[in-house]
Amino acid sequence: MTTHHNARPLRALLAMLAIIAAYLLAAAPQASANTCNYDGRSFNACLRFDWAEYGYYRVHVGIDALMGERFAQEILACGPNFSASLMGDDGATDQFIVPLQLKPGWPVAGTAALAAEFTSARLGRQLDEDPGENQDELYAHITFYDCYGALRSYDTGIVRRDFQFSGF
Ligand SMILES: [Ca+2]
Ligand SMILES: [Ca+2]
Repeated sequence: MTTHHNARPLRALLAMLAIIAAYLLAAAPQASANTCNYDGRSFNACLRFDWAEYGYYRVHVGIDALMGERFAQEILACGPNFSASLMGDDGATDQFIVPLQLKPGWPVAGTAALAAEFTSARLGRQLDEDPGENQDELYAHITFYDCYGALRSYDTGIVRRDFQFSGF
């Protein structure tokens, strides 16, 4: 039979694909996943840190406050004053780390949510909320006024990583 003759080239091909995959992963260390906090019905808030070289991280925050489009447009029209801050999670007394800037073009009234995105570029050592070589816990706190007298506030998921050393 000829099946044995095919085994070696196939194994070589798989080995080569594994090398290519490893190379692609190593070539794109900047990509990181969103850490989200979705309550299952009213909002989804996400935080991500992208490595941006020279000791800097680019912070990305997104909030989807779920609601109908008309309500979202009403809130937009009256000036919701979106704001976001990066916070350090320390249990009972969380600490303010840095403010975040609203990205141009946001907030937006979508068909199912009032959405906004924020960003900032920060040195790794500015994000080292538990100083030293240990795990830091960072999340973003987002607020806006719903124009009916209420200040709405949301927290993203918590990113757990040691930011003392820049990079991964
Ligand atoms: Ca902490
Ligand atoms: Ca630390």
